[in-house]
Amino acid sequence: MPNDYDQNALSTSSALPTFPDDFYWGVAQAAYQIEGSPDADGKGKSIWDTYAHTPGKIKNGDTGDVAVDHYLRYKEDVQLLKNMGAKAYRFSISWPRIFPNGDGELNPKGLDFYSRLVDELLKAGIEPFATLYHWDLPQSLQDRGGWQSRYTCEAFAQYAGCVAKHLSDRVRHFFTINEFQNFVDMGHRGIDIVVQGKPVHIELAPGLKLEQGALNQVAHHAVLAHGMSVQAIRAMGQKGTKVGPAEVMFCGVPVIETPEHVHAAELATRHLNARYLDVMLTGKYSETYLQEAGADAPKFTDEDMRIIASPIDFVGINVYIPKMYVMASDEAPGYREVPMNVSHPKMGSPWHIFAPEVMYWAPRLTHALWKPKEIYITENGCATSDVVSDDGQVYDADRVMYLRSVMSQLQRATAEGVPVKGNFTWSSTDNFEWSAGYGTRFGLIYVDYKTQKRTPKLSAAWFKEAAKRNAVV
Ligand code: GBH
Repeated sequence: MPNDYDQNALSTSSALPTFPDDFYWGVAQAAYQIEGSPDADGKGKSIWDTYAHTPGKIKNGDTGDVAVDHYLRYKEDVQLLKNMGAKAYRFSISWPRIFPNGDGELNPKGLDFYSRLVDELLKAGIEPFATLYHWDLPQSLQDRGGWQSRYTCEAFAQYAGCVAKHLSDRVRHFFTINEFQNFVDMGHRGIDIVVQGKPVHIELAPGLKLEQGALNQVAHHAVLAHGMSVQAIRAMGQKGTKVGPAEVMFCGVPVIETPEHVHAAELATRHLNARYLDVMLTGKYSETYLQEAGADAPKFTDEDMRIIASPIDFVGINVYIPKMYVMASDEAPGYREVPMNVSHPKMGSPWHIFAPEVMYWAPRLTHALWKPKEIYITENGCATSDVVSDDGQVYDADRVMYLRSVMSQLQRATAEGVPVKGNFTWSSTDNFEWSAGYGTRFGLIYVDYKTQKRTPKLSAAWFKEAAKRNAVV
């Protein structure tokens, strides 16, 4: 029988472009979104406990009080990670479990939870990656000025050093702060965007409405806290402990891949990250940023700048959407934003336009602009309208489409030599999606919030196969 193609070649993984051998296929989570048990074992209140309990802030009045009960079910959850073939797990540590007031007395029981979690992960052959700040600031520090106060930076460094001292015998990688740009702007002002022609307003705790000058100072304190914590981790952690930020990189994607548009995308991307990645990696605020900010520029010293630029081992970037598509322009600043069509496709969240090519451009531009030694994609993923079918399965074929698309783009980056060491899909289980509450599901594993029953979705099976073959399947 004549055959157009070789069946065998198609069915073997050798036909697929692979990721580097030591590439980490990981999944990510964050404390407040999954743990529940808000008062267990001496935990203090965080700004998210307060905010979620403020009427009108969260869709359907949801709170993280129970979430997916991970604090009590962590062993089952680690087993699920193992079953889905995850090689790495990025979790966050709740600061008010360790220091209930943010500073002062250490709470050993809080620390013990993460120590047990890490042991469980290692037993399952999963590499732990810990994030120190995923937005749950101790309420006591908020009451003393929160991120508007420089003292919060010092308290953060103390806490980070303490965690490194106790966990770095087993945790080799720490992320300092998650999504500087989002927690600063969404938490201290709120942001407004337009997606498919509809306005979307996004806010996070503590829900402040600061003026630009105060907001820029909060941004400065965030990067300063990062730098101080890097130094504390180096001082208190075991030799060889690796540390870096986990920023939501604001990426300008070239609308067409030509040298001029790529150059325009570089200019745009540097500028869009002036307050965060650019200052952390260059040790200075760009002239453009300082000029634009004028009297609202942050107050800082030379010593601050040296601390902010403390050498790091890797850069983590969360990659969901491009900030904009850009094209070259003859006029200053050398690029311009390409307007978005109302028809541009999107995923489940109101803000989530579908633009998989950002998964190629974000690491490529990070590499081109700042040359960090290593890059991790610390988050990517999507919300879909998952339901349990009559046969008990969750068929999230659209999430599988999304993962295939973005991971193909990432594979291209690694094939071209961009030093991306791993990827963390957001997220392992469904969870508390901040102000969107529980109705927005990002998990590869479905959670029935009434029974806490976990059901791996089709995408978990996809993840397992892709991780096993180290390729997009
Ligand atoms: C990242 O947030 C976070 O690091 C992670 O915790 C989060 O779960 C994930 O990405 C997915 O959002 O849906 O418009 O009603 C990105 C910032 C925070 C923006 C939650 C959207 C919900 C408001 N996102 N926010 S909305």
